[in-house]
Amino acid sequence: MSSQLQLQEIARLSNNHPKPAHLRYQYGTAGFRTLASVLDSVLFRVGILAGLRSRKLDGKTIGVMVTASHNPEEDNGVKLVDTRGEMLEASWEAHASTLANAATTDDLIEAIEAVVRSARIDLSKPARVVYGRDTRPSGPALVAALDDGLTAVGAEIRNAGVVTTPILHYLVRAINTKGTKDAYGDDSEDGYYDKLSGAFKRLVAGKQTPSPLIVDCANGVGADAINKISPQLGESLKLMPHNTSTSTPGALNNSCGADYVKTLQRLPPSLANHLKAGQRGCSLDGDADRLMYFYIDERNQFRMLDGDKIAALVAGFIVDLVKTANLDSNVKVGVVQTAYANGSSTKYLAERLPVRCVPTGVKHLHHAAERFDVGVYFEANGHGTVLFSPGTQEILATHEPTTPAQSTALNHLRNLTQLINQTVGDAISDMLLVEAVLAHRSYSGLEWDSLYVDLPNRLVKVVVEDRHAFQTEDAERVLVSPKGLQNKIDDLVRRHDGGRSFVRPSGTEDVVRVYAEAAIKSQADELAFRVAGLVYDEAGGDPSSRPR
Ligand code: G16
Repeated sequence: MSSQLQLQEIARLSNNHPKPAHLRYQYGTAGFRTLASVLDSVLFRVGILAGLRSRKLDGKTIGVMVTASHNPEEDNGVKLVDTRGEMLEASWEAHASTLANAATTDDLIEAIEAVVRSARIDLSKPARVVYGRDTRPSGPALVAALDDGLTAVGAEIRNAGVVTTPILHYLVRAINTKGTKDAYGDDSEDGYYDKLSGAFKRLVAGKQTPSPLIVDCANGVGADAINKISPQLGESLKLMPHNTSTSTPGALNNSCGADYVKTLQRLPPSLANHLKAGQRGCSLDGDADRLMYFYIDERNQFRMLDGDKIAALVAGFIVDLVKTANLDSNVKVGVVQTAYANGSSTKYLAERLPVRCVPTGVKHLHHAAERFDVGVYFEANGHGTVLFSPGTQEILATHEPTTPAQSTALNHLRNLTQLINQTVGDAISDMLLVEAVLAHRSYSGLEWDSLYVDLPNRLVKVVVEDRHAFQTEDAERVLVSPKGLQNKIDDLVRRHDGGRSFVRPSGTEDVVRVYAEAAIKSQADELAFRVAGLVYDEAGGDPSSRPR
């Protein structure tokens, strides 16, 4: 076995990427994510693991994305993308953590050999890896460490450069399906823009041209993507990009972007003079995999349209098309949400179609959505997509409509399968999807917003000594550790009209998150802060971060 891994080369290069002695790493909600300054050894080892994963899968291409998405600029992260463009298979997350935590080069070699044995990897197979990164200044050095790991493991390397996370996912699927009946698109960035813009233009052909859309690019890689897709969209949709300073130090995700909008429920200050009453805008996050919409109403109030509202808009549209195409007896549409979904959205959706609740993290939503013929999944934070099962795609491809209305609906569904990035949540694809549905429905932001009225809610972060002391079950809705805390939360919830609250450890930041909703805003705020106070008192939080 070892003869086919160049162990000496791995050892030599590993010595250039020592693991910091005092740190433990965990492959979490979105891979490894922490301060960029402590990620060098992790990137080297992820390179090795990516090569092994590719060999395990017969030399199919594995993706590696270097990003910390919505996190602050000083953070970075890395995650692996499996061969169909989906998140890394869960059973390999443990291998990733084991390699990342091997204390010395000798321990690392031992851990690599253990993975090869336990995963029964045939080392005679080739290893192929494509990687990309976001615009973080720490990216190039981390990519150099990744390159060393890939070289050490003997992988064929393709560098996709600075790309959005969803483009990297797209590339992985396009590379692995090239020349097959499942070909996903040309395996290039241009192929991605062509596919999306072509499908969008077909979908909105004959519809009234929408007013220009303001796009907050979070000063991240989404700015490049918006600039590249704009000319292809031409007159079909005019995009007005803002927060496009990808090289200004400290600008990324700073007072802008999808996470800012969702968490603070506020317009990024930089857009204040640009968004006029009635106008729609949207925010991407740092790697353009999340999307939040908003508009200014006639009373000049900011109104947010989050992932739940996107799910309601899109699921309703697809259900109607399926019905019009006369396919409702063989194509069932379902929705997947997390505990963060606003209670009103769950009620609205559950009255119309099946709804499932799963733990936070795209991988959980994605897998649950795969169980439906058409699975619409969105986290409230704007991360989501729609999956059409292989059986459904076959039906759409072969079904013979009997009326012009059926034919039109069927074509719209076919175009939706092309417009939607089915590998992962994709802010740009989702934005075009929303715009297409709004054009078909002739909805403004106000009409879309009126599908249901959000319950007031509040999200709070608490910095604690050890967030891993917080453990949940029932799709994160029940806290089982620390013992007794859930009962105290339940007591508080009972004292707030229409109250609901839950507590969970973040998988991407060193914090515990608290969510609360209630019938009125002041109650939702009070509930969130009182629950956060309980968490703080229980867990000995950092005094400077005591929730107020
Ligand atoms: C990542 C995950 C999302 C998750 C978010 C927040 O998003 O991909 O599924 O909702 O982190 O996770 P947590 O609350 O565990 O920190 P992104 O956009 O940062 O990659």
